Amino acid sequence: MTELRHDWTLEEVRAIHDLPLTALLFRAQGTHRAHHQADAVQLCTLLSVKTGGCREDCGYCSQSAHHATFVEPERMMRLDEVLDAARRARAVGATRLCMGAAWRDALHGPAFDQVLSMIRGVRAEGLEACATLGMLDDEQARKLAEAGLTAYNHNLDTSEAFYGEVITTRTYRDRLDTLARVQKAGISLCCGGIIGMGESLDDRAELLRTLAALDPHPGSVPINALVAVEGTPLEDRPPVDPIELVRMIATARILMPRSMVRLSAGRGELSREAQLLCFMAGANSIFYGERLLTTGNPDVEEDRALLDAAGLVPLDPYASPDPTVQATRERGPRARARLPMVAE
Ligand code: SAM
Ligand code: DTB
Ligand code: SF4
Repeated sequence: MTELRHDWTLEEVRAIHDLPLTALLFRAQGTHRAHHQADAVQLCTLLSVKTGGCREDCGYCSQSAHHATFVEPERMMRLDEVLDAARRARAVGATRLCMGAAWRDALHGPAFDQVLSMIRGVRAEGLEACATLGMLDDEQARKLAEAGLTAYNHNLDTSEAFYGEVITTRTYRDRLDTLARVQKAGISLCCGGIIGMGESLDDRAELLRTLAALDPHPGSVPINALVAVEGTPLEDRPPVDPIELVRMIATARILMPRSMVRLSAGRGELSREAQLLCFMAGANSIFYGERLLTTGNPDVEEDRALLDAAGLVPLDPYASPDPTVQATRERGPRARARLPMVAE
């Protein structure tokens, strides 16, 4: 199953993570510039195509049936609704649509076929397609690849040691097995985690060490700050210190030089300056659009103004350094239209 090739010890990762902040930023920025277009930020839009009622008990999640939160289970979105959302995302400059389903493992039969149609449709609209559907078997991974899926998101979330404090209905090994299936199917892997759940700095370093032990490294690494949702077991966790988020991003950038590092959930709580520090630290991707899956995210106008103020530009589609992303461009449906990069 998943090849874990540890290039770093825990002590080495902690030594990077704990550097004086300016030294850490300097090193991360150097790594970033050696491997990426320094002024470009990837804009990915999230869409929850099947919300709520999930069988898993992930302690952070608003969509788990184990927790009483504001989320009510909804029916699966129709293809035309998804394609409308894709066109709206494209019109404001997003280049990737990430479709989420609150499933423990991807369903079989008509619901899965419906997701395959969504992937084909999103690709035909000229967007990269990402999906996050829970655990997969080999056959499902193969079908997703065939439909033209660019990337699959499946997070390790935290260290193996802390995992059981947050989730009891599946194991770390289950997660690693799906990651291996995604990579074997030739889909770019999007895999990261969450900080602010009560984990130690060693847990954070261990998560990054495990991500960096995946061979190849994930094409993208989302770093989420916990959104503490009322009704979840983690509702009372204090907000993440933005400097801790910067440290996490910088360390991810140094350990996985060619991966896209995504400044993910929790951005709504960050000042413009804190977000710019995250970009300095090597973040080069964001979730873009007013909604994450069930919670809020900064406005599109606010984000465009932030990028403009910083002289940053949207990354072109399929311009990530991950060769698997580029390979998926050749697979699956061709775009129907040229991709406009600015608001229409
Ligand atoms: N059910 C699928 C799964 O678990 O892989 C896909 C959806 S799940 C919501 C995707 C990821 O979103 C989780 O692995 C977690 O890292 C992140 N996430 C979910 N709720 C969050 C929250 N409240 N704060 C921060 N990140 C969160
Ligand atoms: C990821 O790492 N973060 C995204 C995406 N992958 C699927 C989800 C964030 C969810 C935040 C809480 C919510 O909106 O429900
Ligand atoms: Fe379900 Fe995913 Fe939420 Fe866990 S994170 S409860 S698997 S939707």
